[in-house]
Amino acid sequence: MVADGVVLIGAGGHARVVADALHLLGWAERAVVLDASPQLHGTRLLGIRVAGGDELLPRMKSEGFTRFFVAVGGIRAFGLRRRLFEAAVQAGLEPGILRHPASVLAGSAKLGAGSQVLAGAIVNACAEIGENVILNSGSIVEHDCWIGADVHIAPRACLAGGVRVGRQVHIGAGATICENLQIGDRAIVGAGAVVIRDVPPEAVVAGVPAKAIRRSGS
Ligand code: JB3
Repeated sequence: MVADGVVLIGAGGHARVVADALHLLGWAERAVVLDASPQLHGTRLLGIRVAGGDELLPRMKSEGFTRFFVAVGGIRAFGLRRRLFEAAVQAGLEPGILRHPASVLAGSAKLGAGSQVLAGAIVNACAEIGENVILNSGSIVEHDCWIGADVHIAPRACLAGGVRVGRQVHIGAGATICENLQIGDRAIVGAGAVVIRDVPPEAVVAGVPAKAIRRSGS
């Protein structure tokens, strides 16, 4: 029986980043990993046991695990991340909040349940971060930004002040969103893009300045 244990869902690249942060926070010795790939069962992810697949979720609470993190982060993983989040809540686990010790969070900023603020990320004054959001390494979310559920802000992306980001959006590595713009639900902003106009829902934009290249479902 583990006291106040943490369940990490996923054992890939993003999970390694989350697992490393769990070590720094002193949570790793009470953590376990679940992954869909049977080849990983019985292995270890940065020393944390991969116990099995999601079929174990319903019994985790009775084994002393209380919190979880959805640790898959791929560009098209939003539906999966939402499904895993809901399955873990259904199993009676609480979404944790992960703040890497080397991240910076303004006192007036708010983090949603299940959000992950990774190394070097900065969340400035009055920003509001939704549920199950990943603010990846070195990303900047400036003052008064609002970010919807399941969004992934990739490494070194920068949201200037007052940007509003809908649900299940991916902002690619190193992209810049100029101040007060709106990014619609399920849009994708390509790596390195500079966004100078609002982005409609489900649009995929890329380039400098960013232009629409297709829709995110296609
Ligand atoms: O670029 C950066 C900084 N990070 C990338 C991240 C955002 O996306 C990283 O480089 C990777 O490209 C990607 O990481 P992610 O999302 O961890 O993907 P991958 O490395 O492919 O690992 C996904 C893991 O999730 C695999 O081990 C799958 O077996 C597992 N998985 C897939 N579906 C699942 C499920 N695990 C569970 N528990 N349940 C599922 O339904």
